[in-house]
Amino acid sequence: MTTRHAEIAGAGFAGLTAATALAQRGWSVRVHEKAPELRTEGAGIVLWNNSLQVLDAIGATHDLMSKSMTPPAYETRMNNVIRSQETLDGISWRTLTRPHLFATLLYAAREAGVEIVAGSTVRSATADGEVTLASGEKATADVVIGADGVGSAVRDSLAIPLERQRSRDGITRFLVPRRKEQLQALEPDTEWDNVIDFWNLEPRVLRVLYTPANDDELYIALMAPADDAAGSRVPIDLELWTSVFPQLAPVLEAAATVPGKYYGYQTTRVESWTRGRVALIGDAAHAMCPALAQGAGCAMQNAWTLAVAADETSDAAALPAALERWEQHERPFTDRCQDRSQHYADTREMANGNQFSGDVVETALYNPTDPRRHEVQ
Ligand code: FAD
Ligand code: 3HM
Repeated sequence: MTTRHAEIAGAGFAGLTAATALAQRGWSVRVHEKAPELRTEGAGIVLWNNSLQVLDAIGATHDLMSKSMTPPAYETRMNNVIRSQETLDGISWRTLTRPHLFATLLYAAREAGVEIVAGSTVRSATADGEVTLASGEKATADVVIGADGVGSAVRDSLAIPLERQRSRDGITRFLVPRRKEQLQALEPDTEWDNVIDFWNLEPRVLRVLYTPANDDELYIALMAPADDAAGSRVPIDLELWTSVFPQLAPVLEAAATVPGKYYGYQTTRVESWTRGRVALIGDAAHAMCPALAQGAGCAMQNAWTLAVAADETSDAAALPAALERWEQHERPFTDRCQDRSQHYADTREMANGNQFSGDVVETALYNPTDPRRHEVQ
């Protein structure tokens, strides 16, 4: 069989995962990244079984584990009173920095022989598998993957209809030094290796999500409504945040030295993930609110299942139908995750604690690499 070829827009978590999985199956793969340098924005990230299984399947687990952790519990506090300490028994999850996840995926992609072109923007794609680059170059592929994020040019060039729902809250994110001893000095009884979700709803909605990422680095996310000018300001209003969360002063001080960016929560739902030979994955297809920490998880899950579905279809003419079947099988999991994440963003119910059980952890427990996953029990 002749070597099959994929052109991918976007070297984010979605694009690099799909590229690696296809290249490992003998495909020639070229990834276009519009940024002049290969790197990731943002601070820390939480990954669950669904993406950890994918990372294992592409052989990236060793690197990932080398600098990530599983905190002893996910603790939720209201006005600094502990509401729950969920040990998440039976769920695999890891916390880490985004640069570490990105480096892990980049290494796996290069090992698999993926060609990655930085400073290359994809302008448009057609349903029959042609991409046009900003340089004017055109290329054809058996499969074109739009992994070009929430503002996807691939998606919009195909005029795939979408709906965007914005929420009232948003968040700023930072990587700062752990400063565990200083925190312990302020609050000796606290387990500072836990994820701690510090909520304050009254008199003002301000939340700090404290997530240790490894022995040295801490990921903190500061949530406030978009219409709270001081709460959503970047660089952060140190006086405001330390007045509400005095026990976090050592790490808030570090966050205040970083310019930062405020991300308003939003959900994007598209009419279809495929058009002929083109498939959308990641934020291009299903950007979601971060409440369940699953945007990248779903991106990697769908990148993997897409690569498997495309590879299993040896008849080139049958590829568009195979992509449609892939969407039919996989999309319901992501749709439900988007809905649940939107619900939490709208209701702020995570503040009640004990939120990681029942249906809510469906995506976290999902194993996209299990060939029997769709069999009825
Ligand atoms: P992106 O990361 O947006 O990557 C797209 C890439 O394509 C970029 O590199 C971009 O430069 C490039 N590109 C764009 N246009 C073009 C073009 N035309 N041509 C070529 N290249 C192009 N998810 C989790 O799983 N766990 C979490 O803990 C988590 N926390 C989050 C917290 C916050 C506050 C937010 C906002 C999101 C969070 N997410 C989390 C979601 C996660 O960050 C995203 O879902 C994920 O990064 C999407 O990856 P992607 O590869 O689809 O898109
Ligand atoms: C990991 C994580 N979890 C939840 C949120 C949120 O609700 O904004 C953000 C995160 O990075």
